[in-house]
Amino acid sequence: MGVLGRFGKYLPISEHTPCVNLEEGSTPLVRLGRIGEELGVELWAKLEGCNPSGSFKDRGMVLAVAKALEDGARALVCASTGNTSASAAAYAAHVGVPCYVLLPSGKVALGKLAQALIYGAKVISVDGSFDRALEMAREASAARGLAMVNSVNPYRIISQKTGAWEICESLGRAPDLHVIPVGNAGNISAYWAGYKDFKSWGRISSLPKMIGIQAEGAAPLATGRPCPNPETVATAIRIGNPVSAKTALEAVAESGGQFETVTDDEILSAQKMLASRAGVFAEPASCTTIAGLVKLSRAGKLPKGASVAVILTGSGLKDPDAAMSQAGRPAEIGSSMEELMEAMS
Ligand code: AN7
Repeated sequence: MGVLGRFGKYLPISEHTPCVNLEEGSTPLVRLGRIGEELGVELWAKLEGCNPSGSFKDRGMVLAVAKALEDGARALVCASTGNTSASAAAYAAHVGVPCYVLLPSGKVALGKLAQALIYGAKVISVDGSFDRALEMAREASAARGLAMVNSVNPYRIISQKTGAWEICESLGRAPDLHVIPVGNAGNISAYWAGYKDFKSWGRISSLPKMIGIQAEGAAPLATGRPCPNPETVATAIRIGNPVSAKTALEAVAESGGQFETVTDDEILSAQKMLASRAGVFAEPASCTTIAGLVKLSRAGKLPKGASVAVILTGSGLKDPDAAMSQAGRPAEIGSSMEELMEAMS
């Protein structure tokens, strides 16, 4: 029934809010038995790539767009490393308003670029970083009176809390550890707020430790140092100056969690591990979670038997280039059975 239908009672909507619905949310929470066993934990993965535009962004976008329409917005604008733009473009198309998206030139995965274009957004490629594109989008929003749908829009974060609510409903409790990629830091802030909601409503008795994972080349929060030139294979989280830094730092501190960094090699091996040992294909940014768990496990820092939820924020299909860089190639044969038998041996 979509996020507004399922959770509307707990969201800031009224009879004046249009009920936008692309059937986002209610994503699968899958037990990863084989990988969990290797790591010595009870491992659950939230498949946010199953959302209509293929990433978690749809959870927050649906409310941001509904509220923008309620407030009379005639167009949307955002900057994006790819997924926000795909989601904004999808919802803009669904409700019939124009959408401007600013992308860092050459740094957006192919699937995401294809989405923004085919959904019909006005796509503008900026010769600069995501952080610069975000500043420009904010100025354009103010100058032109466009609805800004990046996570600086508070409705995005409020509605992204539904991911935490769903996990608590599925498990009947909160996990011990919540492991999540961190880029602009909105999602980790939203999940922490969502868990705290459920606790304050008496629906769960304990809160998880929040473990935020950043790519080594784009790790301003994990290192505590600004990152003017972020670089990583996980282009979704190639962000040097996170908008929600403060609330993300609070989430990790209040929950007794931690930040961790992982290298590009670790991210890509984790992607292959997740696909080949769990049958789950997630984009590189999402796989930082598995890479982070492997790293913590090797350091002996993963409590045995803990229940762990990882948020797989986007589909692997978004970034075919990253996957093909390490996936191997098909065996090429002619059309004879001899060659087939040879190839199968
Ligand atoms: C797959 O699309 O920032 O820490 O512009 O696409 O809430 O930013 C994407 C971020 C994790 C990080 N995983 O979440 C954008 C954008 C995926 C993402 C993140 C993103 P935040």
